[in-house]
Amino acid sequence: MSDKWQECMDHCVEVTKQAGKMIHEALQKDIAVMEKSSPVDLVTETDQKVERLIISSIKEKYPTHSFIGEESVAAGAPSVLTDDPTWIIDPIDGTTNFVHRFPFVSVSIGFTVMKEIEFGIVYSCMEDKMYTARKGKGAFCNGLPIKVSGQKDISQSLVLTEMGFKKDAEHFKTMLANVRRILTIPVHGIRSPGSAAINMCLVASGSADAYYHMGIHCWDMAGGAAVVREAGGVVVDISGGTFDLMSRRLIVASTRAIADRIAEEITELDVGRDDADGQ
Ligand code: LIP
Repeated sequence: MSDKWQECMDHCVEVTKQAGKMIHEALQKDIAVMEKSSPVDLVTETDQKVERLIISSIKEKYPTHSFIGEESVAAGAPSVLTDDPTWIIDPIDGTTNFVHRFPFVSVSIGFTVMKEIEFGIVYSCMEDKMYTARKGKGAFCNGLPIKVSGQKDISQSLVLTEMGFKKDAEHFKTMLANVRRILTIPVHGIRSPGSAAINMCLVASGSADAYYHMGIHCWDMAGGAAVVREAGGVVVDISGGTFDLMSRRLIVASTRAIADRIAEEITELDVGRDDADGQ
């Protein structure tokens, strides 16, 4: 059984390299930008082309597997996690960065079986960093082992989060109030690199100590969650409870102590679920 998933992971690395090549080529040309759910929710032809490339390549090899892909869901495909072997794909995580050529753009793929993440791959295209993690086998960046900082003291921490425009005034206020509460603990600083998957890999490699976010999606979280866990970090719900891949919220941290401290400060927002339509 385990060899079978290793074979899937090897294929995933290969297809992620091809996706990375496609993104590099697209970065050399003009990028036409389209809007999805709002003027700040962007998509490009490259997001769609890369997702088609990844899904067709995997489907050819594993025709019975299931898929949840950001652009397929945007086009109306269901977003429900089942017990089936499932590939959860973000073809470009950090589309706004891609459009602006801000250097944190990634391909993120997580693979689940019985709803558990078996492996995750995150390729940070412009940094040329391939993060890989298989359950129980450790986390790597370009083949070298990585681990979290081990920091336990929130006041010595660098914290990541993302701040997007929110149409709902209450959401906007709460999001900014949360940032203020974390900053005034105080922490060493807050950063917003703009790609959830890369944020998680930054925690996994010890460059940041925590990342929290409400309102992201399973395709933003699946690949990076595997990398953080295998690097020795914790992945929990924004409340500090058990992480739920479809919940659209998480805290990742170098230690449980830091995750708990962030959970303590955060006022929760109702951000819905990725599988809300399928329930
Ligand atoms: C993006 C995230 C980013 C977050 C955005 C969005 P996309 O993913 O990775 O960090 O702030 O809300 O979800 O849309 O570029 O794949």
